Amino acid sequence: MIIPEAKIDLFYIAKQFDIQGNIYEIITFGSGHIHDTYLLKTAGKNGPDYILQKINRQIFPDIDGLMSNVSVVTSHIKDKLLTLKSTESQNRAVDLVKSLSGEPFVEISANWWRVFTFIDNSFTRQKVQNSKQAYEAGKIIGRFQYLLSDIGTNLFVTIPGFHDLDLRLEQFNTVLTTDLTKRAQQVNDEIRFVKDMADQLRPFLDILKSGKVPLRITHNDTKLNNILFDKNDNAICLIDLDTVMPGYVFYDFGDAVRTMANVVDEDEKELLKVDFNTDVYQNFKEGYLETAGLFLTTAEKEWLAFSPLYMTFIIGIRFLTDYLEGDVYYKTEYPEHNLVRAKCQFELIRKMERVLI
Ligand code: GN1
Ligand code: MG
Repeated sequence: MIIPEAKIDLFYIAKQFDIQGNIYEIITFGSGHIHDTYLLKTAGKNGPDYILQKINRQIFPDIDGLMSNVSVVTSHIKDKLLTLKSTESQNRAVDLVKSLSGEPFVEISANWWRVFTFIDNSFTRQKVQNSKQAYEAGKIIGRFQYLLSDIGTNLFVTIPGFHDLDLRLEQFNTVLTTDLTKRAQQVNDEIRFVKDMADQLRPFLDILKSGKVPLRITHNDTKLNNILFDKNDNAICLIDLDTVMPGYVFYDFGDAVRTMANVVDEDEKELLKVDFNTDVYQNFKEGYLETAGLFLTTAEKEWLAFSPLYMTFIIGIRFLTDYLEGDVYYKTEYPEHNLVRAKCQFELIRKMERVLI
């Protein structure tokens, strides 16, 4: 549905969707690096809240493929939850709210908007605060992979080669060679680190490419703040479903460990503070194996410990590439932000190496 020359304000946009109750407030929400996200509050004691999002169309240019995935995934999860014995928390999941004309998104002045239900009394965390959260996070990620295990592999690939190290290295080398921003001279240490680490991770990449581990449906963006918790630290579900597509379990396990076991944020400037919390890792792994252990193959279990290094490396390279390219992909708050993020990831890898392999 295309609404030309509409008077663009957030209330107007929200009213294009099938929303219950009267909207009284719309506020910026969350800390995602890609879309613009708002919390939409409706009046009345039990008026539901919603999430309104402006989709980043540079990163997700195929809106039909993207939204078809999100629709298929959310309804599959909804149907499956009905058939499963689960606790009250895990019975809840985010759902897509259709537009008044029944579409999964609306286009308004060349921008794409969508709405999700907001789960009452749910919270995201920037840092792990206790061992239960780590354990619960592990459990919910394994459960998510299980819930989607019978969806088929026909999902649209929203970002081709998303976690393909060879592709990420190629993109990095291209940007480095072009060096349009003239930032390459500042990152000599990082360039050397990338070369060394790429060699070290080659055996792991060979396993991925050998067909020895199964391609499954994975979330692919399991950073801690993409998990919803209730007030008792039970994990409810995963959000941010744009990159749910065929992948390896390592992607989800690795990215979750990258964000949870780091004792500081992913953009910590003081590298001395970066450290790997082994307890968080163990608790997360225990939770994950409780739900995913039922379907993981021996090869998957054997190589699991390499995945946090692999994923932290991939994300680090992507931050560094974006820095060299002039900050065109991730939202940044200051000019060096992507470089700071990359350095922090590389430092975390140094800390992980001592414990994981
Ligand atoms: C992005 O959207 P958000 O903030 O959950 C990115 C992830 C990165 C992450 C780094 C589609 O996730 O791949 O790991 O930032 N998502 C996309 O914090 O590129
Ligand atoms: Mg997010």
